[in-house]
Amino acid sequence: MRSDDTIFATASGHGRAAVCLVRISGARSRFILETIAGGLPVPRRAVLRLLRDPATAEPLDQALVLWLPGPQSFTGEDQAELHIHGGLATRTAVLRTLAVIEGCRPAEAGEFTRRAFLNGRMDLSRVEGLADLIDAETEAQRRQALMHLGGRLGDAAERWRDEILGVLAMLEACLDFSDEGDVPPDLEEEIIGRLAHLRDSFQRVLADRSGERLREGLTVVLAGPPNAGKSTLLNALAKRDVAIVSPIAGTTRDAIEVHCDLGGLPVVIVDTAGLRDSHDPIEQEGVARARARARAADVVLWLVPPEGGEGEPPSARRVLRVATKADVEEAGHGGDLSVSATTGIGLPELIRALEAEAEAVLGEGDAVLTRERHRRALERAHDAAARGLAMMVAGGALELIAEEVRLGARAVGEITGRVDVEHVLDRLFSSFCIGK
Ligand SMILES: Nc1nc2c(ncn2[C@@H]2O[C@H](COP(=O)(O)OP(=O)(O)OP(=O)(O)O)[C@@H](O)[C@H]2O)c(=O)[nH]1
Ligand SMILES: [Mg+2]
Repeated sequence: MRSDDTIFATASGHGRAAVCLVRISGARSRFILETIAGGLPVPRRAVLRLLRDPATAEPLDQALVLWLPGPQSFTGEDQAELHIHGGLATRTAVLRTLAVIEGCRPAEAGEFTRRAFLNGRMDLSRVEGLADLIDAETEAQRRQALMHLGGRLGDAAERWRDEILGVLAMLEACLDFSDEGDVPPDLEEEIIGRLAHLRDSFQRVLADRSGERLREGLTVVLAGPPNAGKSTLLNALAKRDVAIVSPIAGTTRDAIEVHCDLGGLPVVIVDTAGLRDSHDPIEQEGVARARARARAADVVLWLVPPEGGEGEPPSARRVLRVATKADVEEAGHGGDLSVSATTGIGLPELIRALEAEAEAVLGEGDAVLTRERHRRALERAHDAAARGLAMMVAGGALELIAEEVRLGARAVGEITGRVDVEHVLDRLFSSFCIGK
């Protein structure tokens, strides 16, 4: 694939639609507008044009056309947009016409964004924000992704990098101007203060895990003895028939996951096998999986039916006891909440309780870090700052301290994609596949 090819792709989704957006990027964009759209429009102004196949002069469609000359475009290259009608035949005809133009080819997944990154139009953290925005399923995810697209992390990383390079400049000045490697006391104090400030800032940001959690969702595991009504509750919360319900104890074996939107927050609800001792090897495996899911959960709903049941909730971060089948006469022994999945009694209260849990764990969508990649890089920056600081306080060799500070700058640079990110790029860009 040549990077100087002109690329094109539909940017809107699959299937029949009123309008389909065809984006074009690269040096041939101008030529395409001149030949297919009957001339170059005024930059960044939408105009209605009749598109024609240049080979046959056959009309293809009536379209809204935009000319977006670089470098002020999304990719930084010359770009064109054709807002054509979204019928399959129209789309096929326009794309086929573009494909035969010399130097033009369909874009690879994520290629527009890759060019935007390579041309310095977006840093890596913003690209990740864009990917998350396209994937956002709930309000809070949308808010978080939009902030990252706007540079919440990227701008912070640039600031940290500037601060680190400031410290490095001071260290290098000391190295240049002092014969014995002595540091003037006031400068020494300044460097110590700045390194401590950086280390503490990194520590504060690292302490907040809500951003990563918000991308994945809060995990709520339904656990309890067989026949407690776990699968019935899952179906009620999901508002559809996901799991098999039956009066036979030991119905559920595999863990079943459903993604829900609770008050704008993403929640993954997991139905599991009823916990009991069993001789059936398949049920034993189900029980082992249920325990493992409960251990890893943010919240376990421990469901207890009116007839009670053996055992205690598995150890988990947070357990809410829920008395089930509140509609039957014997119901109602203890528990934080009491519900009937079949009549809906207590369900609004249960949903409110889960929303509160989700809010507490997932935060407001204003976290700085949203990916494991960010966390690993910032941990390295933190450790380098902490080591540099300790060496500085202990009067260590300036060359070695400067080396630590350089490591810190490098780690922070990875967040925005200034350094060492080829391996991240391929995976990330392949996650964009709009209009393919
Ligand atoms: N009256 C009443 N019956 C319920 C309620 N919830 C579940 N049941 C019944 O209880 C029985 C067991 O329900 P399930 O949802 O399959 O129970 P489970 O906990 O998933 O059971 P296992 O998968 O075997 O562990 C079924 O006959 C349900 O119809 C409820 O709120 N009220
Ligand atoms: Mg079940």
